[in-house]
Amino acid sequence: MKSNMARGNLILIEGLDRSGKTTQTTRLVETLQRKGKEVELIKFPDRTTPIGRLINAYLVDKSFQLSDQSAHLLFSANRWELAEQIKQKLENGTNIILDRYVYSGIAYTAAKGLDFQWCKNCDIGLPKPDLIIFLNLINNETRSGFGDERYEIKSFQEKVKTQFELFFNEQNWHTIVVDHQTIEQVEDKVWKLVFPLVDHETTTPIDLF
Ligand code: DGP
Ligand code: NA
Ligand code: NA
Repeated sequence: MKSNMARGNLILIEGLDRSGKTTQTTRLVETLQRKGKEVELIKFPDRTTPIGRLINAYLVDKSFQLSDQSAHLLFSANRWELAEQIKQKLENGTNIILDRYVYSGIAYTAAKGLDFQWCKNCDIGLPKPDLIIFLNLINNETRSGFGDERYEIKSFQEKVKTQFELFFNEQNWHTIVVDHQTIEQVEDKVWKLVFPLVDHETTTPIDLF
């Protein structure tokens, strides 16, 4: 791709379990489609790939044994499976909305006590989002019930949150507090962050972690 050609934007929505990521990413994709933008939603983990099926087994079956390191590397490998496809789509002008990505990867494993830098290493070189929106659930009690997957335990979510907070000063990072907000109020805040990006042609090269 010539560097002066417009490309798609890589937009990531992150957050804890039950923070509303799935609703917001879905609505954002619908809004962009209505505006006539090329857009695709990619959700991580992508449980449909061969590695994704292993991740799914690990998440739903707590008796499925994997070391914390190997689980971490599987989640990263799952992102690498799609990395080339993501780059190509961006270069072809498609906007990509991500539901979770590298920051979940680091936060969920670092929350188990593994070294933060070690957690980052395997994602070095992946396409870096142009915009990161963190849906911040200040009080876990305000959201309805967790499911019963491996990480859906309040005390663990608190630890994950502490790790996510280490990213709050990252470039292109924005936080939206979702407690006591309607879906539409959050959607509006998401759109105010996304609009300036999609309203102008993005011609900068795709950044990498
Ligand atoms: P979700 O399908 O978005 O509910 O994600 C499934 C669970 O996996 C959720 O508890 C968050 C966790 N998760 C997502 N990405 C990663 C990752 O890269 N590493 C680890 N360890 N956990 C992750
Ligand atoms: Na979940
Ligand atoms: Na743009």
